[in-house]
Amino acid sequence: MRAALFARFSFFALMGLACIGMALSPAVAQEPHKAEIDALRKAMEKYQDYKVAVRDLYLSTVGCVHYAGEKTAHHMDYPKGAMGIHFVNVTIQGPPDPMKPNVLIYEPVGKELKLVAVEWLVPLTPDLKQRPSLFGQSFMGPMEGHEPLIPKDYVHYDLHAWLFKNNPLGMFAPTNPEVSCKDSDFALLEMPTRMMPGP
Ligand SMILES: [Cu+2]
Repeated sequence: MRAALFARFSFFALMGLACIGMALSPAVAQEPHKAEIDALRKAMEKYQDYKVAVRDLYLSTVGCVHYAGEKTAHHMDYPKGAMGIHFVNVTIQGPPDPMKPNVLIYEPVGKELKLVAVEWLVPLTPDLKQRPSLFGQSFMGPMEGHEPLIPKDYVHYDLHAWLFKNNPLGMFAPTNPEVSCKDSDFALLEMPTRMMPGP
């Protein structure tokens, strides 16, 4: 008797879930990686306090990087805007982990640092057989290192995700026109780096 009741209950519960699934599917189709991105944002929230990031070995590279938006042949096409200050964790190695970006990006706002984005930086090594991708997004590159903070010979792919500040150019655009380095004493206007051949 109990088993029969349970079976009936389970059947209706499953039907209910199926209906919810059907109701949700259009939104899921629009943003296929929304749940993953929300989970990542939640996991990264603790780094809104930059001291927590430093304790976890995300170390500041100090310069607040921004771009004028000029285009040069064979160089990366970075729309006018800033990235901000990169905090890099060199202890995170291996293929890019969607839940463990190796870079956090902060915008100086007044005397505060606001977490705005995360980034995956993947060096081009001989064992890398194809362009990395996460969340259905192909990484940019390969490209030379970003002088003056990263040496030219550090050829890499990268992908940004603006988890904590809206980017009118899109969640995965390399620069954000709404991020500024005006409050930083260490603003660095960078030239877009040169593209390199890759697999
Ligand atoms: Cu790069």
